[in-house]
Amino acid sequence: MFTTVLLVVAGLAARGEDGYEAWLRYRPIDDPARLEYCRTYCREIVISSPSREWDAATRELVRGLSGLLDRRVAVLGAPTQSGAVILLVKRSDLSLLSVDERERVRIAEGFIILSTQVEGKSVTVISAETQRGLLYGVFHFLRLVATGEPLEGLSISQQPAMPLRMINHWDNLNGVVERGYAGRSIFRWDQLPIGDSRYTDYARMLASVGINAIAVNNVNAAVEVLRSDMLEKAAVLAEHFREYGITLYLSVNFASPMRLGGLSTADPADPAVQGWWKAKAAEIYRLIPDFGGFLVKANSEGQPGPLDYGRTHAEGANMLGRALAPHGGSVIWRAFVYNPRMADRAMESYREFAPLDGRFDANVAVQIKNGPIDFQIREPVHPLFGQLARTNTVLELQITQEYTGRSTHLVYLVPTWKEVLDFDTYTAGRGTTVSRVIAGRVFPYRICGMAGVSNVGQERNWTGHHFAAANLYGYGRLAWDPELSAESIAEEWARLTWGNDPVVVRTVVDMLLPSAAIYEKYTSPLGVGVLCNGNHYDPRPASREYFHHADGLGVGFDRTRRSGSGYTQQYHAVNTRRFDSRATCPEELLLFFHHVPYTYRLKSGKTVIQHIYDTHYEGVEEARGLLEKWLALEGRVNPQRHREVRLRLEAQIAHAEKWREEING
Ligand code: GCV
Repeated sequence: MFTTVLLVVAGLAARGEDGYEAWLRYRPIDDPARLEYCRTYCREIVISSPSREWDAATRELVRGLSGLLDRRVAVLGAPTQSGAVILLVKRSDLSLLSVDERERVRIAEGFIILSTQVEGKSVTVISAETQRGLLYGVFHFLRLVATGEPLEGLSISQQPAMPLRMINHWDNLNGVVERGYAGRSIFRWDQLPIGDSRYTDYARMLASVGINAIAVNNVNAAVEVLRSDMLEKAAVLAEHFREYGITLYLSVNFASPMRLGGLSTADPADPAVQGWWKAKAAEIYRLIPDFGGFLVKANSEGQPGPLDYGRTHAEGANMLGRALAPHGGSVIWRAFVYNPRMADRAMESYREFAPLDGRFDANVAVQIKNGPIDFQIREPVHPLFGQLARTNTVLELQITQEYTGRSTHLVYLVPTWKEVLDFDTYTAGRGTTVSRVIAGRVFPYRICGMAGVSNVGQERNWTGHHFAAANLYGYGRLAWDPELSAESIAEEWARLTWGNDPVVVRTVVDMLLPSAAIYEKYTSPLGVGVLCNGNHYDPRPASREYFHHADGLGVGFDRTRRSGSGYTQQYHAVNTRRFDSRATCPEELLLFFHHVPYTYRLKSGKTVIQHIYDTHYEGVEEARGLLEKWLALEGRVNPQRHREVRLRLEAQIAHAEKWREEING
């Protein structure tokens, strides 16, 4: 009996460290001095105007502080002592603050955190005007407590850099996740409308990094999602996410009026089709009053769309937009289109969308993948960024590791995303970076921001590889503030996920930061592009001639103006010139833009062929280095998670060797 009890207790403890809590662990602070310090600044929680709208933020603050401080923190209506944490959420409460401070709270999703005096007591005020702002303020404060930051003299004022910070799920209604590597879909359409605490926990994770929108089903959309019974289920998901300030979107199939509605066409110019969508939108808003809108993949990879009827993308998107507009909804229309018969598929998206600039309605945004091919470990920035001055623009990133080693390889994608965000398009002069464009700071966009394809599934730790959670975390943090460095995000995540032991933090950061470059080395250096087979994981360069143009004498895709496909001309002239010349083309993209002899000398003095050969060896060695670093942490992090990461790193090395043998062999 005694043994059973012990086992149960041990089991619970182990379960607590299986990764389910991700970066919201809220484990007691183990340094006694720090614990005492934090307790002094968080003696009680005060919420002067309780309401359901603030419940989630209050609950999270109680949960977070009670866990971190290892004691229950009471919630009161007024401060009784110094050291209270006060949540201010109503305009009237703001009279406590100075005019200047009030001004700063006006930004809808922003928050302020101030060390100040209220009724003669030294307190910390977390203040916001909206439910979202308050949640973000609370999560930020908890992050300060958990990562060892000072809690005195606080004067923090933050607002998100971009309005849309979205997650896209490529989850099918039957539970299978397209390009998902963490188990089946977390959305249990077979169980819905019965809710699930996992939805709430997911919403907490997302809100904690500032995500405010989610599309819950695959862009290769099943028409059934718009069936009335499914909409009732979607309404339950919307409820779970709403509590955490996350707006629900659905991916829709353009042919729904035919396949679901029984019409004979889905032509956007047909009044019956327009009427069908209007009625469907009205039905959705009756169930989900704050519904975000539709995410659409059309005329891409076999999906139906307006081009089937001789209409443009703009005509198709606007027709849907007009059905949603009376309810305040929007359409996010993907620009991922290509024609496999084209000599250079990188050119298609720009070719179809650039001429449509200015033709999309105000409640339509075009969502563009970071590069012109398809989420490769290295490709240039998509040329449409900065060229759509009159079209709302959203950047699509892939958090799930479709081409970057699934959830077997440790690949921290944040540095690669930073490169995208920092890319200068020059379209409105120097400094027209992608991040400024999608933040709406260059052109007056109404809808703009980022969408990330989720890497979450039913696996207990959400993302399969424990380290893959750093990508989900980092994605949200970057959408909130693209100026954050990859290193600071890595460190935050490391502290929140693995604790504040300096050795652990340093090691985890040292593993994360070079990991994408390591993967690039043993897979596709120099921007050579797609070398994998159809599963997008294993090496199969022989089948990918279309992408790398390797022959007996040389390798690389000539996309230059003079001798190649002319793709370089889709960029602003400054970038065209830079990419067109072998001398100025960034070396890491050389083979994306140029076909060169194997004997071509790189800046290092090495030939291209020698470089490719060597990097495959280096990459494998560096992957081994990741494992060595991790092994040194044995005993410093909890055993279950340590073992699970070790097993993945071992599998990564074996797979890296496979890549090396295949490419170098
Ligand atoms: C959702 C790539 C992926 C597909 C994905 C598609 C897209 O082609 O391999 O799985 O489909 O991109 O982004 O629409």
